[in-house]
Amino acid sequence: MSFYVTTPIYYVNAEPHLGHAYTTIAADILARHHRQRGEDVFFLTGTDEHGEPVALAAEREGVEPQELADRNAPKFERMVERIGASNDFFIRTSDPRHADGVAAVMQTVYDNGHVYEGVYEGWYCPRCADFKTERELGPGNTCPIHEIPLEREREENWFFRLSAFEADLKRLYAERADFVVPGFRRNEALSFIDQGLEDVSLSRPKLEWGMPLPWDQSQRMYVWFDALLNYYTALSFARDGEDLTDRFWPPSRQVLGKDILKFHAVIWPALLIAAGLEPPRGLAIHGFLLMGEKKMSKSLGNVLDPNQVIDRFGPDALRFYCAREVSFGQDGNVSAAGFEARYEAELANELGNLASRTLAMIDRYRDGVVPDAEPDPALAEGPDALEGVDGEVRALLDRAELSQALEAIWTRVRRLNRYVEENRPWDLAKDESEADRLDLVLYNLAEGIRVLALLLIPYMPETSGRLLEALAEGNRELDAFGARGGGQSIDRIPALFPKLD
Ligand code: ME8
Repeated sequence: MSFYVTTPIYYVNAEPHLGHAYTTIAADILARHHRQRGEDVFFLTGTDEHGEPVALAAEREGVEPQELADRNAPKFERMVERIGASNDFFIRTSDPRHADGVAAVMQTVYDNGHVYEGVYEGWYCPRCADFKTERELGPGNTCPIHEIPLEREREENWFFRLSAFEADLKRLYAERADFVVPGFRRNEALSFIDQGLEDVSLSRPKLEWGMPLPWDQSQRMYVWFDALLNYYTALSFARDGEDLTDRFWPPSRQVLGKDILKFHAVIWPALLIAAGLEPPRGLAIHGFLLMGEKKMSKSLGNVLDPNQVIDRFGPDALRFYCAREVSFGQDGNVSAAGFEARYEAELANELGNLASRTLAMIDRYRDGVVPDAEPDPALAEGPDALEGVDGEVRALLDRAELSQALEAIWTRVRRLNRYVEENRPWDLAKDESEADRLDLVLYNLAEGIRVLALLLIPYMPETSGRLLEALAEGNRELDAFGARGGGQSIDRIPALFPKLD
């Protein structure tokens, strides 16, 4: 089975920031999870290098757009690498191979009769590279996202007959209840479609930084058509001498922020249908990270800068925080103080402590060998039962419920810490008649940590890897609680998450 996951391609008009890291981390969590399920995974990310947002930024800096793109794209590549993303390719839309692919698809759309020449009159935001309908305008004819006054434009250009795809889109949404998750975003997209679709401009006569239309060289393609098609073209050239399209098309899950919902949930599937291509299987829409909080933290100041966090705490702590702090799908505040609070309470005290005391007790009481015992029935009951946690996490991640899946794992981290307190192994160790009981408890702790570490690989690959090595576990696929017996020699390891002070 194949699993193809994508992020938006980010504009190179500015530097990468935590918001870009956030989406990329989310997509990486899905990619890694599906690899653990033994699926054939392809994970794509990259940069959007054409269009007005980039042309305007280049003009402001007094450089050519390509120069700006060449300067900034590597910063995105570095960001992707620093957060530990396991992407299989990084596409740049100024790649001529991408242009060839776009031209071919757009020519098909033209040949299929879904394009016509017309006059556009209305509002345009150059920062969004988006034509706004009256309904979408902010107060005083402003862009609701960038809060800048908009110009009314009138120009001759080519149109994509979006209105002709209303019925197809409605059918798509009706047939696939989970085409867009979470559900409230699906409703938003659907109500946009229900209000009636207007045709959209496909080209701009004044723009110079963009691809010419294959059938009319005097017009440049509107950047969104060029950009959306990256998801399709990349598969044809990501591997030298190999075309991966048949193997991976269509995308299984496309991860993106709510700001670009309309493009992905309405225009994108319509464009694909117009070109005779299969639309994506599902979109996962997340909210915005709000970075307004001013409270000072101990070591990070008051801005949550991903580079600073990674320098000091490594990528895993940042990945964990992103998935944990803001419920995936919703907007939420992030801050340096919030990061440190979770780091201390959850990573150092809950997970770190569980691991270090379990390994220490096995070392001290059983010469470093995990006793061979059975799953404890006490851990098989209740909402935080260790049994079945793998299935629960799978089901949640099938719906792209990243924070909920992490919460499901975390309730078990807490359950195991409670299990230690309930059983007081240090007291059992003093009483020879409790030897079997101590074996049982230590086995269950080691086995519980093993299963949780496997489930945590997508969120914290490096930390989980260290933990699994310490437990002498070579397998990296998901596994059920109780599937492995004892007998293995463990290693004690330095604190997974050193305390802050
Ligand atoms: O829109 N919180 O690029 P872009 C969460 N090139 N996510 C955020 C965020 C925040 N505060 N800020 C940005 C474009 N993002 C187009 C996309 S795709 C064919 C073309 C993330 O650089 C989020 O994923 O403006 C959002 O959708 C994306 O960055 C926008 O990136």
